[in-house]
Amino acid sequence: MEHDSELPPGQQRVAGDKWPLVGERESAVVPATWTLAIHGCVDHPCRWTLDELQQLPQVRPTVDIHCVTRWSKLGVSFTGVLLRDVLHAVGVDPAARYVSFESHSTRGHTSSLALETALELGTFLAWEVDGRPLPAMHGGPLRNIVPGRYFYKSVKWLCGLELLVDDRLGYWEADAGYHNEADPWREQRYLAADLDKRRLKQLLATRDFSGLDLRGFQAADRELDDLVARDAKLRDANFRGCRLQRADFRGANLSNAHFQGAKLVDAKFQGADVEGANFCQADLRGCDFSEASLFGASFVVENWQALPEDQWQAAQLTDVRLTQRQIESLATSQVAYLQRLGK
Ligand SMILES: Nc1nc2c(c(=O)[nH]1)N[C@H]1C(S)=C(S)[C@@H](COP(=O)(O)O)O[C@H]1N2
Ligand SMILES: [Mo]
Repeated sequence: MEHDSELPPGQQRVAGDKWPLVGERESAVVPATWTLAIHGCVDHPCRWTLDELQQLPQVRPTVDIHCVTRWSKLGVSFTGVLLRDVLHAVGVDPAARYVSFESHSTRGHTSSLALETALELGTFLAWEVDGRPLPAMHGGPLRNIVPGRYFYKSVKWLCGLELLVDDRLGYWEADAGYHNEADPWREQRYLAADLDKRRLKQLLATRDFSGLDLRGFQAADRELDDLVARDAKLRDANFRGCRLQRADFRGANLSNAHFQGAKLVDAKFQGADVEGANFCQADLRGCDFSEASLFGASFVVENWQALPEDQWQAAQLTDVRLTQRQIESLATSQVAYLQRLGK
């Protein structure tokens, strides 16, 4: 597929050679010999060791990684074998329509794709990155890589391939409403939760969202000062232009939330997940981001350095609590802007 830009819409490059760690940080107890089970609709269910897998023709694709929380890491080279070659060796039952990637993880993490899509995209199983063994925290000894899909389709600690007639939603897709197609060029990030109008009205009246699943919540331009949204699930929520002074978002999941132009004076974000959230033109004076996770968040337009100052859409950041480590976790252009402010 041809694209004008290297970066899909709404993505930003990570700084330098950084590779953020997202989701689970380690596998379940590692078996002495790593094996990959291939089962479901296959002619011969089997279990392969890494050695056996490595006997197949090896490929060295260069892949652009795009995380749903808006960071991209371009041009990463992996070593592995094509899913196509693995399945060819095993023999797939023509009834198989989906493939589920299974992880050796304590929560039994999985993700799935239509088999045809997975093959067309050149999905492969990788054990090396940049010529070195894949680090355990990034899925070593084996993970699948799906080029051209958000990175949540690439499962760490891959221990099984299940061929399915009917799809089985993966962990993030079922639990967090991540889009099942996950095409970054079409921004297929999340599905919205459905709320009926009465419930919506009630929530806006009480201003208490604590602990609720309100992903994709549409609240643009509302007056929501003193909102309480502790531990709420607000991924991809739209708070553009809202009044949210003193709002309490402690522990909330606000990844990819839209706060452009919001008045957030003295809002609390302690321990919140604001990865990929957009704070352009927001008033953040006095906000507290202690212990919040900020990968991919933005406070100014990405290409501000190329624009006249009146087009930077910068947030107001006086008296904001952000640590040096949090600032360094942002994308390059964001770090440069905050450093310019003397943060
Ligand atoms: N087993 C497992 N695989 C997983 C996840 C996870 O939580 N567990 N998270 C997914 C998500 S959302 C992303 S963005 C990538 C992150 O991979 P990284 O930590 O190597 O950057 O792994 C994907 N695969
Ligand atoms: Mo992700």
